[in-house]
Amino acid sequence: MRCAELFVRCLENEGVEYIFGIPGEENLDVMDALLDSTIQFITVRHEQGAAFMADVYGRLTGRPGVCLATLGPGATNLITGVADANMDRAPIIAIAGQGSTHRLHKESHQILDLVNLFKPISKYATQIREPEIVPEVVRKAFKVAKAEKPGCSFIDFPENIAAQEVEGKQPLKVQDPLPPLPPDAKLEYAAECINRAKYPLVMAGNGTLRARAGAALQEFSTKLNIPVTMTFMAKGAVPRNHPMSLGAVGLSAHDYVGCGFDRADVVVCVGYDLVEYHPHLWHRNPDQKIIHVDSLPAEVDEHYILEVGVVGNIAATLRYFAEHIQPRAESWAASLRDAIDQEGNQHADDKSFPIKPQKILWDLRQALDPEGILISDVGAHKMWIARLWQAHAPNTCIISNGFASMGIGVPGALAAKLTNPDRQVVTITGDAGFMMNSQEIETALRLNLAFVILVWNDSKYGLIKWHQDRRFGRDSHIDFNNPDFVKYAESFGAKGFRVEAVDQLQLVLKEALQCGTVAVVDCPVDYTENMKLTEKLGELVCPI
Ligand SMILES: Cc1ncc(C[n+]2csc(CCOP(=O)(O)OP(=O)(O)O)c2C)c(N)n1
Ligand SMILES: [Mg+2]
Repeated sequence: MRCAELFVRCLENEGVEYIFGIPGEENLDVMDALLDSTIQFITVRHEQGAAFMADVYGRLTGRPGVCLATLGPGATNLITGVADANMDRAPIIAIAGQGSTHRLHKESHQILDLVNLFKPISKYATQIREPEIVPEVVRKAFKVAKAEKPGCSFIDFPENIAAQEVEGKQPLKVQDPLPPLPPDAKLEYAAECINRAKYPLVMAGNGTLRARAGAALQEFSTKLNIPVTMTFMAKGAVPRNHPMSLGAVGLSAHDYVGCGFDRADVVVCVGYDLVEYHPHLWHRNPDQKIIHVDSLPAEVDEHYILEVGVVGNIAATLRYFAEHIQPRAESWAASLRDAIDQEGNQHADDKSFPIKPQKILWDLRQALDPEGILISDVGAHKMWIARLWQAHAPNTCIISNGFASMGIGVPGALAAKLTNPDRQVVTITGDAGFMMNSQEIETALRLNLAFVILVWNDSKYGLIKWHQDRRFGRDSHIDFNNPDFVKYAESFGAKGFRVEAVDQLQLVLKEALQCGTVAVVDCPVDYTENMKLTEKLGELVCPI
């Protein structure tokens, strides 16, 4: 068989359902072999879109998303999405075509050293130099990408190797390790610390969702009455309406949950990565003990010195704690929770226009099913989603907070709908981030996928304005003009809606969610709320 066919057989063996990408001259054999495969190739309109689709597929399913490009410019276009996935711990496989091995040693058309280019944004980056090594390369790529902390494996596939014949090779058996149980001594000591604590607080990170340990965390906090806050990337680990949920960590040290961190004498960090919310923002008292519960030892940071690290199976650890720790009569943070709830609800009936961020999120929450999935793009809107969006189940709110790249929203929503055809999917995106990957609307329509793109329209790079206003009190180069988003949507054959009054919003959202195709909702947003929030948090008096 041709080496490219063997490669495709190996991908099938790993359970690959989709490859997102753009064909090129240097992957002709792979593209041809895909015609005889069970794998569905999804032809996209920009390689960055393909990488973001693989990224969100990986985050939602826990299985590597696969993206493919040609050599040179095709591969460089993958880079932002690949870096985003790698830093957000999403398992992905990025595959690039490459020129023939006969011309890699010299200046040659579109040749770049892709393995070295992808190394800093991958866990594993390699080139297929012999047809015989294909089964090992593919197996290793998947094993490494999936293993904690998940990330990218990059495969560079030279065209002459892909075209060669290979005999007697077949895919290798899929074997992935399970996390071991933590040592007894660590479990016992950690349980003792939590038992002795007066104000224990759990901070769950994205590792909790990756380990599918949300249910164990809920059992733990319900039984022991210990409050839980979540990083932006762990939203939904405990449902927002759960009595122990304090919602997501704040935007800064001054946010409401910051009051909880200040009071806590023991913080139990579960599946938490420093990249999600830096410890200097919450660990300000050196006497506060940190218990690290994760599948791998903690990153080194001067603000993250542990009392004990409990490394291994996260769900099993939480179940052990639930059994060996004395339940408390009630949560010590009940008044803080009330204050957070009150803040979240206070804009339910707001009548102003353009619409306040809080009100847009409120109305979307009313319109969207509890199981519906929200994909956030990156900008001021993300900050509002991160603070206020009420996620009721794990993996129903995807926020890029490691690499935090704009442009993930539309391709991310496409991947979310592809993997969850029975659930509603919405992306909230800024007007700038939307225009970075809006071309994938065409891909979505071609696939008959239906989701809502809710564009927060301020004709600005709003988050940057927010930062500039805070630092300097004036703006620098953050303005732009938008196309007519309704006509733009219609030109693709999608639906376009414009919100022209505050009381239209919920109705428009419901109609958009039911229209059965891609819907773009152009919603003017009142970002004067941004600086008001900064001022309010600066003056916050802790409710506990
Ligand atoms: C690819 C990329 N470029 C630049 C940035 C820096 N950045 C973060 S938010 C932002 C502005 C986003 O504007 P918009 O999409 O309109 O959202 P808004 O802040 O207005 O809600 C910029 C430029 C980034 N995170 N990613
Ligand atoms: Mg904007």
